[in-house]
Amino acid sequence: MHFNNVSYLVPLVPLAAAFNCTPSAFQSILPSNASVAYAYTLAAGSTFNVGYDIAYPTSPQKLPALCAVQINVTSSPSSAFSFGLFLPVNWNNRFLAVGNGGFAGGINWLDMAAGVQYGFAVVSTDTGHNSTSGDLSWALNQPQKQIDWGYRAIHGSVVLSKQVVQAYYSATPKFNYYSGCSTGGRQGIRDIQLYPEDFDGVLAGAPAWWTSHLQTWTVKLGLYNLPTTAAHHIPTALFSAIGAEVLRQCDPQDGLVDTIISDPRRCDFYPEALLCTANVTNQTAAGCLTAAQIGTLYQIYNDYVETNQTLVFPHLELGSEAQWPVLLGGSAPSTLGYQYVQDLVLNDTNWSFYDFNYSIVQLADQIQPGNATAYDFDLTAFHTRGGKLLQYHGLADALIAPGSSVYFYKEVLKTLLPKGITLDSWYRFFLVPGMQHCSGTPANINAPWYFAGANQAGSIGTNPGSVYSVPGFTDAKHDALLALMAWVENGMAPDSIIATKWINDTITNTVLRQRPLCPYPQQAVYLGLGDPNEASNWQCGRFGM
Ligand SMILES: *[C@@H]1O[C@H](CO)[C@@H](O)[C@H](O)[C@H]1NC(C)=O
Ligand SMILES: *[C@@H]1O[C@H](CO)[C@@H](O)[C@H](O)[C@H]1NC(C)=O
Ligand SMILES: *[C@@H]1O[C@H](CO)[C@@H](O)[C@H](O)[C@H]1NC(C)=O
Ligand SMILES: *[C@@H]1O[C@H](CO)[C@@H](O)[C@H](O)[C@H]1NC(C)=O
Ligand SMILES: *[C@@H]1O[C@H](CO)[C@@H](O)[C@H](O)[C@H]1NC(C)=O
Ligand SMILES: *[C@@H]1O[C@H](CO)[C@@H](O)[C@H](O)[C@H]1NC(C)=O
Ligand SMILES: *[C@@H]1O[C@H](CO)[C@@H](O)[C@H](O)[C@H]1NC(C)=O
Ligand SMILES: *[C@@H]1O[C@H](CO)[C@@H](O)[C@H](O)[C@H]1NC(C)=O
Ligand SMILES: *[C@@H]1O[C@H](CO)[C@@H](O)[C@H](O)[C@H]1NC(C)=O
Ligand SMILES: *[C@@H]1O[C@H](CO)[C@@H](O)[C@H](O)[C@H]1NC(C)=O
Ligand SMILES: *[C@@H]1O[C@H](CO)[C@@H](O)[C@H](O)[C@H]1NC(C)=O
Ligand SMILES: [Ca+2]
Repeated sequence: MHFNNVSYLVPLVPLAAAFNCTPSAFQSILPSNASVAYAYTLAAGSTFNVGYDIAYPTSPQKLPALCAVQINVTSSPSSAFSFGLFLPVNWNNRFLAVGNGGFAGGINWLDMAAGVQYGFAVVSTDTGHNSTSGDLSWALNQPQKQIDWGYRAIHGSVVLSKQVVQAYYSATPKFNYYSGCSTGGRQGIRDIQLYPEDFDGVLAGAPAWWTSHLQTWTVKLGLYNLPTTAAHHIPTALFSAIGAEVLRQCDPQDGLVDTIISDPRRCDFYPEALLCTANVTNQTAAGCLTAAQIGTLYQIYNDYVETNQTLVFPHLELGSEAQWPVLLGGSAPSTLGYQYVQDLVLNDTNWSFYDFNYSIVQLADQIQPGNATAYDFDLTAFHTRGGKLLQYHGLADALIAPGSSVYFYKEVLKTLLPKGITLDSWYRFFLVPGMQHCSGTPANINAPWYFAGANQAGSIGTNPGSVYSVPGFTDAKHDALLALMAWVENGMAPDSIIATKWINDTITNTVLRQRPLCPYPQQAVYLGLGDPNEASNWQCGRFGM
C-alpha cells in the first residue's frame, strides 16, 4: 500500500481491533479523569466532519477506513484538554502525534489526516482551550490553562493515546513519532526536554521555542514600524519594492541568479539603493524609501539586542519581505505579541504596547508563563534513549526569525559537545531557502519548499486531507517524515532532503524545481553544469570548511 516503494518499512499487516469503535468500549479502558466525547467508524473515502472547530475548521476528505475518537481529560480543577485520534484499519504499527500553531486552541485535523493517510495511529490535542491562533484572551489569569498549552496537554494526550492505541490494536506501537511546526515545533522540542521517552523521532519545524523572547520580540518588531503616522513608518504597499531590491542585490551573491537567496547572511545588502531621489510625489509608484524609512529597515534586519549586545531575539532575514504584512503591516503589533504580554505576563489587558521596554522581556523570562519556553539545551536524555531530532526553518519566514533556530542548534551544540556528545548522529537542522513560515514561497521566488513537513500537506492541492507525503516522490529522500523514520528505524541519517516546487503549488501540475536542503551549516551548492532545477545538479557543501 502506502509504503510499497519504501523498503525499510514493514508491510502493512491489518490487525483486527481488540474492541469495537464505540464510546463505551473506549471509556472502559480510560482513567476516571478522561471521558469519551465520541467514537465512530468511517469507511474508506469518507470525510471526517470537524463540526465547529474555530482553529482548525477544515474537514479532511478521502480518508482511509478508520476509527475517529475524541477524548476529554480533566487536567486540574480549573483546566481540561481534549484530543482527537484517528485509528486506521490498515495500521502501520506506528504512532504519530502532530502539533498546533500559534495559540490555536483546536485539534489539528488536517495534520492528523496526512498522518493517517500514511497508516499512522495519529493524535492531536486542542492544548486545553478553544480559540483562534491569534486570540490569547483565554489565558488571562488562567495559569492552569497556560500549563496545558505550555506542555501538559501534548504530553498528557501522548501518554493516554498510546494506552488507547495499545488497547485498541492489542499491540504496542513499534515506533513513536512527532511532527509539528511553529508552536508545533516548540511542543515537540519541549516535550523531549521534559519527557524524553515520549518519542523515538521528532520532526520540528520553525520552532517557536523561545516563547518568552519570541512573543515579546513580536511586539518590538511591530513597534519598529509604528505608529503609522510616523515618518519612519513603511506602508505595506512598499514591502514588495523592498523585496524586489533585496532580490536584485542578494540573488546573484550565492553564485546563481535563480530568484533564490541561498544564504541571506552572506549578502552584503545596501539599503540606500532604495532612497527616493528628488521630487518623488508618489513613493508607491516610485518604489523608494525615505531616510527615516531606511532606518526602520536597519532595525528589522538587525538583531534585537540590549545593553552590551545581549541578544534578545535574532533579526528577520533578507528575502522575508513578502511575509512582512503579518507582523509589520498593521496599526498595532500582532496580538501574538502584545496579548502575550497582557494576558500571560502582566495580567493587565489595559497595558499599552507603546509602553513596551526590555523589563517586560525580563519579567517574561522570570515568570515563564505555562513553562512553555523550550530552553533546556541539554538534550542528553533524549539522545541517550536513542531519539532523533530533525529540525527545519524557512529562511523567508517573517513570523519566527530563522536565526532563533540557528541559535537553538548552537546552544545545544555548546551544551553537549563539552560533554562528549556530538550532534550529527541524532540531531540535524535544515534551513530552507525561500520558504516562508512552515510552508509556501512567494510567487516570484518559486523556491522548492514542499517536503511533507507539518502543515504542508494541508496547504497544497484540492481535497484537503487527502494529500500526504510528497506525491510522486513518496520516499525518504523527498519526505522529511519518511527521512526521520529511515533514520530512527534503519540508521539512515538524512544527508539531504530534496524539496519540491510544483507549478502554482498544484500537485497535479508538473514539478518546476527540486533542490536538496542541507544539514546546517552546509548549504546546497550548484555543481555548475546541467539544469539547476534538477536536484541531482546540486550537492551539500560548506564554503571555507
Ligand atoms: C469534550 O470537550 C469538548 C471541547 O471542549 C466539548 O465540546 C465536549 O462537550 C466535551 N465532551 C464531553 C463528553 O465532555
Ligand atoms: C489522569 O489520571 C491518571 C490516573 O489516575 C493520572 O496518572 C494522570 O496523571 C491524570 N491526568 C491528568 C492530565 O491529570
Ligand atoms: C468554542 O467556542 C465557540 C464560541 O467562540 C463555541 O461556539 C464552540 O462551541 C466552542 N467549541 C468547543 C469545542 O468548545
Ligand atoms: C525638483 O522640483 C523643483 C521645484 O519644482 C525644481 O526646481 C528642481 O529642479 C527639481 N529637482 C529635480 C532633481 O528634478
Ligand atoms: C501612487 O501610485 C500607486 C501605484 O502606482 C497608485 O496605486 C496610487 O493610486 C498612487 N497614489 C496617488 C495618490 O496618486
Ligand atoms: C556591560 O559591560 C560592562 C563592561 O563589561 C559592565 O561593567 C556592565 O556591568 C555591563 N552592563 C550590563 C547591564 O550588563
Ligand atoms: C500574572 O499571573 C501569573 C499567574 O497566572 C503570575 O505568575 C504572574 O506573576 C503575574 N504577573 C505579574 C506581573 O504579577
Ligand atoms: C482596565 O481599565 C478599566 C477602566 O479604567 C478598569 O475598570 C479595569 O479595572 C482595568 N483592568 C485592569 C486589568 O487593570
Ligand atoms: C518599563 O515598563 C514598565 C511597565 O510598563 C514600567 O513600569 C517601567 O518603568 C519601564 N521601565 C523603563 C526603564 O522605562
Ligand atoms: C519548568 O520546567 C523546568 C524544566 O525545563 C523545571 O525545572 C521547572 O521546575 C519548571 N517550572 C515550573 C514552574 O513548573
Ligand atoms: C499558474 O497561475 C497563474 C496565475 O494564476 C496562471 O496564469 C497560470 O496559468 C497557472 N499555471 C498553471 C500551469 O496552472
Ligand atoms: Ca541565487
